[in-house]
Amino acid sequence: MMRLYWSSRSPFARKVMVAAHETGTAGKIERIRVAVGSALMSEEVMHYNPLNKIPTLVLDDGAALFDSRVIIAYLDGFRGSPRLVPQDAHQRVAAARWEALGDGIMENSTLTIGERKREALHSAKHDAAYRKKTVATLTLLEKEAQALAAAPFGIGAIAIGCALSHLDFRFGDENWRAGRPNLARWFETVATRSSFIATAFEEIY
Ligand SMILES: N[C@@H](CCC(=O)N[C@@H](CS)C(=O)NCC(=O)O)C(=O)O
Repeated sequence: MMRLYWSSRSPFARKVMVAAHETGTAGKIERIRVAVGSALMSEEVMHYNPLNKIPTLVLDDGAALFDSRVIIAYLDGFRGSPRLVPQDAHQRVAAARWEALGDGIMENSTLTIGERKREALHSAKHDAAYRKKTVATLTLLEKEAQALAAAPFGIGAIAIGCALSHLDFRFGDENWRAGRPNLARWFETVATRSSFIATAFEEIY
């Protein structure tokens, strides 16, 4: 059994669990719930991943894999085609670029949440910059929604799907769907996949 350091609130950990369901490996993974943050260390996570980040996957032989991109590439090897990481070079670059955009939204989200926890030290300037970068990325994705829909399902769709779902979970008041009908429509096709339904965010640490 592989062990995954994970939290039901982490969008990056969800990426891995979506990939696990898509590749049929979810049953081989025991999830270990853990609370970490940029200033909240876990000795157990640090033992396997000196960056203190989740998701971290520990294999049967004790070797540890991180980050989410590496873990997904590993899980992808458990099934034939179609691959979540496309084998065609052109499609692979397009998917990795979308993954970078999805991961970037998630990064802005986790940075904003962290910033808001700093209370008296909260920087309105940083908060606004993170939100602005997310808005700009969503505007780009609205333009690319048709291309996304036409591409095979894989790492790009997983990352963007997790990022948008995490916006619903944490930034619902920002209403990312407003003025973005194509992205909203594309998201429904992803959010209704069984791998997404099985991995919904939960408000437990
Ligand atoms: N690039 C990493 C990002 C993972 C990440 O930022 N995880 C957050 C939780 S959502 C974390 O573990 N933060 C703890 C820390 O920064 O020390 C990935 O793709 O897995």
